[in-house]
Amino acid sequence: MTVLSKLVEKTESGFSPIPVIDISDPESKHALVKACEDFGFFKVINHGVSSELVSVLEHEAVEFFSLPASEKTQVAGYPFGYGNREIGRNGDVGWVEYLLMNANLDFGSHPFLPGLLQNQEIFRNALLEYTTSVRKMTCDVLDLMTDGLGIKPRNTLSKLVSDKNTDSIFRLNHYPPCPLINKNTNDGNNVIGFGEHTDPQIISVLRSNNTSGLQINLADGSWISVPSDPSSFFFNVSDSLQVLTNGRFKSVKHRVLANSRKSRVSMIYFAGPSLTQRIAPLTCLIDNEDESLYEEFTWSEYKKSANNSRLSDNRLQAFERK
Ligand code: GA4
Repeated sequence: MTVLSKLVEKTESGFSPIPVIDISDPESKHALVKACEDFGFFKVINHGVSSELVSVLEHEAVEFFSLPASEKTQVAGYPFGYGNREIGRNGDVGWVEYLLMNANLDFGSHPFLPGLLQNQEIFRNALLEYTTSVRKMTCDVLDLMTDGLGIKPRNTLSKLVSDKNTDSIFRLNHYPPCPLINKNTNDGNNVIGFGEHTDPQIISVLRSNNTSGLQINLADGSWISVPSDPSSFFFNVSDSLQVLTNGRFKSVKHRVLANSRKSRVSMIYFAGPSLTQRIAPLTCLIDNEDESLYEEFTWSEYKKSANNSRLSDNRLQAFERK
């Protein structure tokens, strides 16, 4: 690490404006609501997810990504499976390889892990335990959110992502060190690992190793780096939650920049509703339907339209009321 980049990291972590929410404290509900309004992004501490479980899953992910390309491509597939460089199917690319998996509760009827990975028992169990534990934490966060918004019952949001039929996704991303970036000067450090986008679901929960790269877009249009913190979870408000709150919470645009020296490994749980769930502003947050900023849609309709879009598209625009 050069002296310069050391300084930058220290400065970034010392002055990061990213809200930190202690979910073991019921009073953090107010800070949580404010974070969703101002940033659409926050860091969660005292979350109750076992660090050992996280380490096991990270280890399994690192092992998988270090396999020869010929083995990884055996589990390539769409929408679930291994992918390299290509993101989605509409021409987006990034300096990233990944494994996308179904994280639905009824995964018994769908293969949770693609093809050959079904037989990797440690990997499979770690995935199952991790997604179960992260789903529980996500529900705790959503319950705190409804408390902060003054909505009753308090499971109004969490039930959307814990129904038997929820449509959730789990993603492991690996950003290898990028040789296109000059190691000493960090020149060319704008190589895109994962291009700017918002997530279509309700809320997304990210954990990464100790390599930075994630950036979020602020209300004034500027980008700020998120200092990595492997012991915490980062939450971002996604498109469907922006609609449910009638635009009060912001679905945050985010991206990942490639790194010249270190590998970045992240694991993201995208909590989505069931396919038939109708998405419209919660009636308790608006006085009458005319106030809704969006045309009502089902998650299945939105998902279909998202899958046909480019990464950086404003996917909600098509559903805004004229
Ligand atoms: C962004 C959030 C999740 O990673 C994802 C992505 C999906 C994909 O990788 O296939 C999409 C992207 C994401 C939104 C627009 C479309 C679909 C890539 C893309 C260009 C799995 C998701 O649900 O939407």
